[in-house]
Amino acid sequence: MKISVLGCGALGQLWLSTLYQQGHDVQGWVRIPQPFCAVNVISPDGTAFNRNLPTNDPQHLADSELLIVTLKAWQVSSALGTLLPKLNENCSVLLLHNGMGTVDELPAHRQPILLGATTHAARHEGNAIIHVAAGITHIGPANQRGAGASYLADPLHSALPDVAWHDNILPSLWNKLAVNCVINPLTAVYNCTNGDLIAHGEMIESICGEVAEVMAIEGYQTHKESLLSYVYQVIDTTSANHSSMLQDIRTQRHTEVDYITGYVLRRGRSHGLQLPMNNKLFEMIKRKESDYERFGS
Ligand code: KPL
Repeated sequence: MKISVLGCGALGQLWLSTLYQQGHDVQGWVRIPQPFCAVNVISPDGTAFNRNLPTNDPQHLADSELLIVTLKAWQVSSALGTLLPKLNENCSVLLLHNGMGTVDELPAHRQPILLGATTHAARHEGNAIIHVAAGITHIGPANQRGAGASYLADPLHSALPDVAWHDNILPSLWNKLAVNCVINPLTAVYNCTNGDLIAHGEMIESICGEVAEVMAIEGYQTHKESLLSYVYQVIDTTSANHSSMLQDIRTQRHTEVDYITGYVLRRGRSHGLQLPMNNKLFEMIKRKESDYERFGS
């Protein structure tokens, strides 16, 4: 299958390497065009994949059956705004990022759109991407045409297992959102690993309580306790991780807080809900961001 991968960071390289090894005709797509993208991935069993893969071939893009978007949430709408008109109208577009709300920002399009949330953990180490822990990628449709793209789950699962298809992907996305609402801002505020968060049980409870309130009013069947147990499970399995938001703050990059905590606050506000703990964390992260975005790095 012809597949393009937008964004060649850790997750992008993971998909490029595994899809290539399955025999798919893959290319990367990067903001600043270059002749190839160096894909260098060490898998959890220590096997190395190191190869230059093609990038930014407009014909390959036009013929792609699938575009996997591995950009940060805040980059998605502007990057896709220029690419969607260049895609075949049957090319499925799979958005894999933290947070929610990017679909609402997309320009008019005809393509099937899929959303996904992944628990694969990968990080940069020098020039290599270390695939720290295998996980599961939940995918499902974001528009009507996306509902017809369930056949993609099989090839994706063969490349980078596990992949689970959901006719309704929203509950999985909200569960991952709750995890990110807890782990990402708290690790950025306390400058600590995911595992260190067990010292902040009260705050974790308040965040989950508020997210559960929004989910319940939006019609999802959930309880604070089930969110808490999922969050603690992720804290445990990713205990040595430095969350993506902590890494963004440390390297003075724009964070995904507008699509994580910010999304929950916007949904909550539309129902008249006050979410004081999430609001406080949102303000704290925005203050950190604006300090370096205002003064430059
Ligand atoms: O998604 C993550 C992130 O860091 O963005 C978690 C699950 C919190 C793992 O670190």
